[in-house]
Amino acid sequence: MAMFRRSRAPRRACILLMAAAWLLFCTYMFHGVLDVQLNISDNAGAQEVPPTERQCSGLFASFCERHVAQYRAEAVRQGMMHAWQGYKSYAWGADEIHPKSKTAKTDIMGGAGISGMGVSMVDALSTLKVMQLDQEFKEGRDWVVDKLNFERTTTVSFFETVIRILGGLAAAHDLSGDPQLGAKAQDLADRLLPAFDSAPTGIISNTVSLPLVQPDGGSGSSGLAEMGTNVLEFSSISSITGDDKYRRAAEKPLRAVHAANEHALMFEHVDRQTALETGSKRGVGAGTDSYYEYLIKYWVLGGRSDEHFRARWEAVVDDVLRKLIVSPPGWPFSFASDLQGDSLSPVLEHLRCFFPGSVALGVMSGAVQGPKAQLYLEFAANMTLACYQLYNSTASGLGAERISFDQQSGQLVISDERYWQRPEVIESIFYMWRATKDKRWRDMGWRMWRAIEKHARWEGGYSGALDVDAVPPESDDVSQSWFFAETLKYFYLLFSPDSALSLQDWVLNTEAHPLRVQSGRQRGSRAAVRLKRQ
Ligand code: DMJ
Repeated sequence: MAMFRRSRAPRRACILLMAAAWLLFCTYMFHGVLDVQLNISDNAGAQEVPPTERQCSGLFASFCERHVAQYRAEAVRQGMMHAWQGYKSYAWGADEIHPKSKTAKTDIMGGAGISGMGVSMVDALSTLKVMQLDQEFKEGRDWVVDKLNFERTTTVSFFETVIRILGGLAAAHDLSGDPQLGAKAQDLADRLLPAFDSAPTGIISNTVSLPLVQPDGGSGSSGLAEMGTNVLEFSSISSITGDDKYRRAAEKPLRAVHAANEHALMFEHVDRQTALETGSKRGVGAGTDSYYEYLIKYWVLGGRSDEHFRARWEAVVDDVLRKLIVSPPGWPFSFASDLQGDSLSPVLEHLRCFFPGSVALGVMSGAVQGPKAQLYLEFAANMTLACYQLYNSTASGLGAERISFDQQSGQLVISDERYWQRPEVIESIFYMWRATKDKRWRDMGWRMWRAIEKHARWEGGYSGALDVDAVPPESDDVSQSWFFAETLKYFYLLFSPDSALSLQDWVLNTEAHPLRVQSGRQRGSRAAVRLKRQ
């Protein structure tokens, strides 16, 4: 029998060889990815964040990419924890933290902004929940339930109060299901609701008074973005309460504006009595921006059934493509500009950079199909790439507020060198990633995040900067509340799996607060647009 027994030696050698190969493979895969500690030090420039720029290729590329993304998402999550810790230690309950001097500020944006509402706290809640920072969410939630009230007599911006506070509370409710957060949101909505009763069109005034808005006669005009950015939030309050009056009140002025004005691409103001547009500039930037954003998002929020809003949005994008596109000479991208009379401005401002993301969302949601979807997504990719230059062209890697291009030579100039921690560029990069799954969007986002860690991190959190072209740039010592709500959230979602926040089920308001989609679950389409190799 012995002659038939096979020797075990070759089998053992084979197993050993396979184990060694596996070990080698693992070392190769995780080298520079998992072994890097996320101990990022405070103070600008003190220590560079490990790059993890390694290329994933070969058979296991997608496995490797998943791990790189996981690492990056965790880095951002730790950034949020750091910012929250700073707020908790030095500014608990205040509207804003000054992270370099470690001081607190209440009353942001002067007299007609919002104040005394723990703005950064409310803005942070939905980000904490999305990042599954449950203990931190509970701390914030308890403050909101126990301490936040709207009894103080104060003049506030209707727009800022709605997008940050009402949106923040509604999202915190939708994400957690906590009825006390829903009640807090309803309390604020009830105090704001009379604002829709002043003018026959339902157009609100830019500023209103709390604790309870009083009808004001409805004269003068309102900013397009200011009057047109509340239908998501009030509609969510209708879902929370089961009372349709909030949704109806917020829809009315939008329908009045659409009935009164033929142009889809509007001027910056509307008359409160007639709903007719006034002004001189047509564009999708400051003053008009989120009015356009809400056309498509309201369609998605309502289960993609109200054709009125979808059609108006499509007319806007068609007009943008026909009338507003600037292609700077020598650059591989173009962007939507502002039209004043007959002239297109060669300036690209950070605020306008939300637009390509919202177009990508429309395409993903199936608002347009076939060749038109392809055309829209190509435009969105082009403009997002242009917007990325706000970061890519500065010495610090932080994003400028404005750049412009010489119309003859194409030379890029930083025309406003402040960094305000704005979210719009990373927001569009996030939507482009979701729409195309081209990993270069993630790499761009990572470069931006590293610049923030390197140049904008302080013991008390993260700040803006005075000059993005200086190294190191001087801090402005302000942590904007939207940094908590939007900037950190978009970075995190960019590196997270889609399941971290499904765009089938959630719509992010203009302050990036996720509101639950109300009905219908039609599948979207993912048109394939690849970035051009440069
Ligand atoms: C945010 O408050 C919102 O995104 C708003 O729509 C525009 N401005 C800021 C961020 O830049």
